[in-house]
Amino acid sequence: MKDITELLNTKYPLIQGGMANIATHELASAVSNAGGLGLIASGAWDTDKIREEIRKTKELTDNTFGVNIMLMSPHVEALTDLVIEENVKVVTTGAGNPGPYMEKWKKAGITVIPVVPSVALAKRVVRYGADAVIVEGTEAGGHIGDTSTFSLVPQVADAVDVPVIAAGGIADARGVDAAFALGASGVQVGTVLLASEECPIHENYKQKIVKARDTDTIVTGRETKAPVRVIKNKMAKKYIELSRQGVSLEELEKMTLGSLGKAVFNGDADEGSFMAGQVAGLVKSVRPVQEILDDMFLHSRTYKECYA
Ligand code: TUI
Repeated sequence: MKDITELLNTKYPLIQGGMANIATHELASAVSNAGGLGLIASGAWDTDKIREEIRKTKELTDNTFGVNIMLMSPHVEALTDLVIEENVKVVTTGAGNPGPYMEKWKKAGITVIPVVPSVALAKRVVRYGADAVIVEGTEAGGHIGDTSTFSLVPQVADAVDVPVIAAGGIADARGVDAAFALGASGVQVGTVLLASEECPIHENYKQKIVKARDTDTIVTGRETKAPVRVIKNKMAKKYIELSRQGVSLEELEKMTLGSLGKAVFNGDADEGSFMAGQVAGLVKSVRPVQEILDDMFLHSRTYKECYA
């Protein structure tokens, strides 16, 4: 197993998911202070907002943190330069192919770790110089690919020679051990961190996670090019109905990001998009980030064996 704590400069081999509108300085600094790699998520925010988040995070932690760049963002070009200007050490990418930006980041000495939903994209980003890949299964929350973590992680681990970080369906030490068994060197988690004290989302969102059962998530927009896993509610049903009626992808995407805001900031049970992974059913309480991370790794046999 490759040691990614050296690559990330962290205590634990864990990356926080880059959750749009959610992964701000509060969560990023809490995760980095607890021994993982905290991330600020760009979502669709502009450079001024992300610069402010980066600076606030620097004030709250001396540990390494990163920025997740959502490649469907209208600000992606400017964000590419911003992370270099702000001396960000690690960049993760999602929702697209980071190929056009990788050379610039690599030249600036940034560690680049794209999220990939397939073997083909994993191979491509490694050719472009990715330092590791986050392999995200369809169990994950938010925008997802089609293949499950259990099937995809070992296939990517066989196909590339960089460390693999597993994502999708991981919320406790059993998930960490399973990820290691499948050939991963670390994990990325999102859903379990939604139910953390430091996560800056509406209390109703946290309660949705804590109360969710195994079958409570649904994927909207499978027929469009942007499938998104959310907790089932009125909004999810409306989205599915509209996409069946052939409403444009652009309209649907705008609606999704707007309704994510309604979930995150207002806790709007009917109109919000409560993005979450299938593992929400395993999350039973809201805990401090430190407790969540310690629990995941101090109970993981593989972590104890490899990092003792
Ligand atoms: O990006 C995510 N999760 C996200 S992004 C997001 S914001 C959003 N909201 C509505 C519609 C679209 C975005 C909410 N959740 N996870 C990482 C991830 N990346 N999952 C899947 C992918 C992915 C998909 C296709 C990465 C690359 C890709 O490449 C296609 C290509 O161009 O080859």
